[in-house]
Amino acid sequence: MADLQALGEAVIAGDRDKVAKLTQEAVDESVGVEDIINEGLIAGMNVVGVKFKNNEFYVPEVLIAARAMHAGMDIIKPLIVESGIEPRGKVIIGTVKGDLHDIGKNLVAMMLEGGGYEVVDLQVDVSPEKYVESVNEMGANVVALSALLTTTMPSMKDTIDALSEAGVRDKVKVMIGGAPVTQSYADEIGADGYAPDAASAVDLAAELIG
Ligand code: B1M
Repeated sequence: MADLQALGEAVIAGDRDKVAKLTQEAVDESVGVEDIINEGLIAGMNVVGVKFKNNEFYVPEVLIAARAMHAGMDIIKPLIVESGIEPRGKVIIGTVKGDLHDIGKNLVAMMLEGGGYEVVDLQVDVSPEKYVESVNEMGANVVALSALLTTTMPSMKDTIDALSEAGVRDKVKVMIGGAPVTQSYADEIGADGYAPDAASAVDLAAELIG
């Protein structure tokens, strides 16, 4: 009998092999894909998010849990396509132009995926033009910008300006984050929201998408 609670616990424990095994068992027993995701994988990742927020978990534990969750998602992904489950929204994420730091951005991307969002990761050193092009090509509910350097923070404003100039600013919400970024900076440059950490970024995406 598939044990989705144990699956969630395996995600929290970061036990990749157990996550893969329990996910496969659930699939073999014809448990619904949505249940496997919501009651197993995402339920576990939600606990990880809370623990991260409360400083009970630190970056390595979150990365290990996210990797374990991916082991389950890899098994589920083909079935999601078949079953046509709608993601909660699409997020285009990247680290802004001139900035190569990606550890925090990757965490945010993984947590968003764990939260049920479709995530398009443009990686690092992403120019304002590339964000605009991606929004035009793929559409998105949220554009998520990460910056770790005070010298690259202005690229967040440049990106928002580029979205406005391209006439797509009102089609997407823009959220920003990264160690030097603050709520007041978000207000100053006209971003829709700021999140201090990866778990809060998932809450913010839900809030922005509504
Ligand atoms: Co760099 N670096 N670095 N670095 N580096 C910092 C950021 C720095 C603070 C170190 C220091 O001097 N004390 C400093 C910036 C100073 C400043 O501007 N104020 C700095 C510098 C100066 C540089 C270089 C210029 C160094 C040089 O070459 N002279 C250079 C720049 C390269 C470039 O980007 N063009 C550089 C290079 C590098 C490495 C390549 C060696 C490496 C990056 C490797 C990689 O990312 N793949 C690196 C690292 C590792 C760091 C530190 C040590 C760690 C950053 C990190 O990954 N933290 C960092 C010092 C520090 O922070 N202690 C430093 C862990 C990560 C989980 O946290 O990224 O903050 P963080 O993400 C958090 C939140 O901020 C938030 O959620 C995450 C999880 O909670 N968050 C978001 C992040 N993005 C978000 C987006 C959101 C929402 C939340 O919504 C969209």
